[in-house]
Order: sequence, then C-alpha cells, then structure tokens
Amino acid sequence: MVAISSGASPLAAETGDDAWLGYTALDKEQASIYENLPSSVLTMGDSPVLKSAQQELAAGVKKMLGPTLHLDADVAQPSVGSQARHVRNPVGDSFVLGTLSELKTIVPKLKPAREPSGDGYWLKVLRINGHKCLVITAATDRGVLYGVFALLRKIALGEDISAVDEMQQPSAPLRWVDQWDNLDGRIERGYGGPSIYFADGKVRDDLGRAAEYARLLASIGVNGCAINNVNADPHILDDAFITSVSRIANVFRPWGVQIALAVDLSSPKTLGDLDTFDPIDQRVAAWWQKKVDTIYREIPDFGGFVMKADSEGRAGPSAYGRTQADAANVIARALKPHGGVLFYRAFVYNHHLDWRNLKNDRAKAAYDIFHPLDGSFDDNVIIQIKNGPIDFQVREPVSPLLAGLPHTNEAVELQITQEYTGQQRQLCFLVPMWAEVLNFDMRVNGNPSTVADLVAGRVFHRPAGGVVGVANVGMDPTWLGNSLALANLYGFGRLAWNPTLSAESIANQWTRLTFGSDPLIVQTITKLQLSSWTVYESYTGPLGVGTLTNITGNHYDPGPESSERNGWGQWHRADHEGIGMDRTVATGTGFIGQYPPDVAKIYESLATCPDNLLLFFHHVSYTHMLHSGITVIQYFYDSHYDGAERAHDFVSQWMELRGHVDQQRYSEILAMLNYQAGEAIVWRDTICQWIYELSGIPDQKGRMKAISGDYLR
Ligand code: GCV
Repeated sequence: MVAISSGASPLAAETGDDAWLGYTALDKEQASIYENLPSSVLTMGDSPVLKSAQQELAAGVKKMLGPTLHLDADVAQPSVGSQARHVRNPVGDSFVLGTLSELKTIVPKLKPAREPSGDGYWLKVLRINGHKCLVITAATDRGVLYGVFALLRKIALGEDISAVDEMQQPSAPLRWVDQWDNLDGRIERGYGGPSIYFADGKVRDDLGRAAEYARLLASIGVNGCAINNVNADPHILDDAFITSVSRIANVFRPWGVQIALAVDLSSPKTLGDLDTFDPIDQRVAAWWQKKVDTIYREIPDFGGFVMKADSEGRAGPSAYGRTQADAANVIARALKPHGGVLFYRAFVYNHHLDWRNLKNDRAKAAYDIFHPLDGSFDDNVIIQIKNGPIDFQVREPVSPLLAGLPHTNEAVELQITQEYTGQQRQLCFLVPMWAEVLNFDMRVNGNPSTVADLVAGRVFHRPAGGVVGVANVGMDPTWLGNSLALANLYGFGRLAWNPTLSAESIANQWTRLTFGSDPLIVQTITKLQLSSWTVYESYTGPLGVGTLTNITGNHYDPGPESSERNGWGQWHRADHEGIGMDRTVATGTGFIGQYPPDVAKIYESLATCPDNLLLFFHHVSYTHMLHSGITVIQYFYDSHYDGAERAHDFVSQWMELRGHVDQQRYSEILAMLNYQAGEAIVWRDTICQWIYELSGIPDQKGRMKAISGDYLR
C-alpha cells in the first residue's frame, strides 16, 4: 500500500517543457483513492524499453502521490540459473510489468478475453500468489510502456483504477511523426526554435532534448520519427553521418520510438559515384542495398525512409521516364530484408501549371499519378497522403486518393506545425479538424469506410498503414513556440491511437494534464482550444476558399492575390463576378469525379455541397445564396467581422485566468492572444477591402465605412 503525501503549488513557474508529463502532485482528497496501490514493482525483463516503463511508473507515482516504489532490484528473491537477474514472483502487492508471455510463466492459467497484439496493452488487477497485483501487460515491451503511460494518465486525471480491467489496441500500426529539420539546425516550417537533433551540419553533442522528445512521443503512442526534412540533404546518408545519427537512435530506443530518415532519390548520383539514379538500373539498386545494410549495421532497429520525389523541385523518377512505383520499390527492396518500411509521399504535383487553363487543377495530381499505379508498390511501401488534396489549408475536403488505393498501403499525413494556420503565433487547435478527417466516411463501394479504417488497412485488408504528423518541435522550452500549441501534438498522438476520441475530451484531458484540474482553467482553456480552428478559419479562409495567405512568401500574412496568376495552383479564381474553383465533373476540372460516387454526388451539386467547402468545389457569383440563407459576399463580411470579434474575446476569456495559471505561462499566452486579436483585424480589413474592390458589393451592415471612411462608401 502506498503512503500518500501531496502538494505542489499550482502557481509554480512553468516553462512548459514537461509538456503534459508534469505529473503534478494530487491534493489529499484526489490522492486518497490511490491509497491501496501496490508499493513495489516487479518488472519481468530488463530491456531498455521495460526499464523506461519501470522508471516512468516510479517517477510518476512519486511525483503525483509521494511514495517511492520499491523496484524489483530492491526485492529479495531467490534466483535460479539464467533467471538470476529477474525477479519472477511478486513478494507482496505489486505492479507487474511484462509481456503476456512472461506473465504466463507465473500465471499459466491467465486467459484474457482478447489478447493484446502489436502495441496494444492490458491493465488488469489480478491476484498472483495471493498478492494483489496491478498488471500492465502487452504483446511487446513497447506495449507495456504504453500501458504504463496510460495508467499514469488515469492517475493524473483522478480515475479510479482499483479494479481496472482495460484492453486497448491502437487503431493503426504505424503512428509516426516527421520533422522537417535541416542539418544546419533550421527547421522548414518550424516555429519552436532550432532543431533538437542538428546544429551546424552535425548531430548535436547534447541529445538530452531529443531523449525528452522521445519520451513525449512514447507517452502518446507514437512509434516512429523521421528526423530530417523531406526536402532531404543527400549528406544525411554519408557513412560518417549515419554513425552520428545512430546516437539519436540510441536515445530514442529506450522509448520504443524507431527513427527514420528522409532521403533524396538522386543520392546514388549526388552522394555516390554513379552517373545515374535511374531506379531500374541494377547499379542503383545495389547502391541502395549497400547503403541500407550500412545503416542497419549501425542502427539495428532503424524504421526506414521517407521519400519526397518529383515534387517542388526534388529529383524524381520522371527524370528517367520511370514511375513513382519504380522509385519506391528500388528503395523498399533494400529495406525489406531488415524489416524497414518506406513512406513514399503522394505530394507530387507540377508547380508550373498554366493558370489560364481553367481545366488545370493541382488538387487532381496525387490521384492522377498514384491511382493508376495501385497494386504495383511493394508491400513495405506506404503511400503517405496529405489529409487534403492541396496542402494543409485551414479547410480542405479529404484527399480522394485515400479511397483510391485498394491494393496499396497508405498513411494520412497531418500537419501539427501550423504552417498555414497561424504558425503558433495564433491559437489554432487542429484536433477537431483531424477528427473530422479521420472519421470522414468515404463510402467505398457504398459501404461505411472512414479514413481511419482505410489507413489502418481495415477496409482493403492491407498489412501496414497509419497516421503521420509533421511535428517540427524545436529547442524552445515550449517545444512548439507557445504552450497552447502543444495540445496539437498531444491530440495528434491520441487520435492516431484512437480516432473515435472526441476533440473535446482530448482538449479537456490535455488541459488537466498540463495546467492542473482547477475547473476554471479546464473550462476556459478547453473552450478556447475548441473554438480556435473555426475562429481562425473565419477570418483567414471561409467557405472552403483555400488559402488567402501570402502563398509565394511566408504562408502567414493575408495576400489573396498571391494565389493567382502563377503556376502553384492554389487558385481561388476570384474575379469581378464571382469566386471559387469549379471542380465539378459537369463543367469544371473534374476533380470531384475522383471521389467514390456517394461522396462525389454530394459535392457535385450546389444543392448538397456543404457551405464550408462551397468555394473549394464551385465557382459561384458573389450573390449566390448559401444554405444558411445569406449571400456569399455577405458571409465573407460577416465571417471576418465575427472572427475578429471572437479572436478579441479570446483575450478576455484568458484574462479570467489571472492568478490561476502560473505567471510565466499566463503572460506569454496573454501576449500571444493580444497579438492574435490585432492580426485578426489586419486580416479582416485586408480581405474585406480586397473582396469589396473585386465585387463592388458593399457590406450590408456598413461596417467597412467605419474603418476606411468614404473610400469604400
Ligand atoms: C517540406 C509545402 C511547404 C513546404 C514543404 C512541402 C511538403 O509546400 O510549404 O515547406 O516542404 O509542403 O510537404 O513537402
């Protein structure tokens, strides 16, 4: 039985680097329900992952409840032969950590209703040798570690675990994050400081921060991390560099997070001494095999590669008239004997499209290129598909390619770093968006088929697949640049594990784990987070218009004309008559025809297309009447004014927390929200003025006069 003590001050200064793993001490009343917890830990094995599990459990219990658990090294046990280092039986009430096969050596009759597999775990109170034991078991050591984090989360959230019996299986086998870190230490689209891995072209000497990151990732069930930019520097594959990358793998290993590398297809030529990188050339295949063998000698548990090819200036198989499948397979075959996988990105498009041709459509590219290749990728290739057909805009429909690869493994790529959604200088909790994406029903063959089911391989019975998040954490103490943005990383992992969790429950949990359980804090932050995506959308890109940001520059400031008259294809087609891309089959680009028929039917017709995606799919006049009963132009004005007002209101909501949240985070977040309120006004005025000048139709409510005087009459 543990002797409970308690008491950290909720107002102690916080930098945020503990993220959601602060394990704040529970108060006496909260802690009282854990009085009967075991006071020892029996760990059945000594792998690095199990050691992390044991130490995490001990540290979490100590911080939240006070007592120091006796680890099995402290427990006197007779030892037998080769088992000498393992304690084999609990000698008192214990936490028991170990795989199910280990557990069965002491509880041979144990028969769970359903055995955990893969990364799944089982938390169960059991009598073993007459002792009450809280068992954390799984098929693998990594599953045990996930079980420990789940148990600690329950304690942090005050859940009763006295008779716990919980089996959890992750929805998808692969739950990875990508980092877009350059070897010089900068991070492409990173807003949380420099790289935790690299500085000045080398792997950092001090990898303490990388180890902390691996722990954070493990706590939310993330099992892989590609550590460098998909715009890959071929030097990542220098033999000497691989040796230093193995140091990163060493700090990730105890947390069960496999590392992976983003690689450049031209490496055999640019780095090696070949005169070609043609994927069907035998010398190229041999080059990849040798390189991969070298990596596995240094990093035996290496996860694999991520590849961006034929995209935004990257080398690709088109240089030799080969297909994306040719490129993927030559590398996948080198990884296969070692158990590695290749995430091959479907973000392949021509960024020199002729904007004058109204039938051209960047949104069609991924499906047009990859769907015809379905079935020709090896089984350790996973096609990594951005959630929407363009590029992480504030609102996009789900990419139709997710339903278009019945014979190929696939993963959905989400963006945790807020490239187009405020760059962590504005609040935008993306979990509600991702929950919509993962639970969107593609109606494959007219049957229920959510994106979550598709990427997990449940619809087409595929062996591999998953969810990838572009995280881009950095050295900033808050990891992502502001403490509230970290809810996106937490929510990503939780949804990747279980896509049926609600955004509200994730926001609520994250807030309690990060800021404690003061009801005012929990209510206020949860509410702010939950409204932030639609608020951001309302003043930056309503009605599915796509991006109105400066797309040729910083992807942040308003710059609605930058989307037009260039080859990037992020067009909104606004002119004096109307706005929106006609992507219908009947009169437009035909993009809608890439969806399964049930979904296509909804989007094709103005009568059924939802308002929030109208301008993504249709070009309409400014006076087109929305389902909500107002015109498109008036919606633009209302949405921007309403959004700016709501962003302003974020400040007063936050100010309610003065004296409740520690001063450091209180002030930092207040400054951010004040700034956001100002930015929302800049957006409102820029976009309203722009659309007024284009359409010539004034705001019915006369609000723009107040800003710009007679100029806008
Ligand atoms: C890493 C967008 C971003 C690029 C990014 C690219 C990608 O275009 O602006 O910075 O490159 O997506 O996902 O490959």
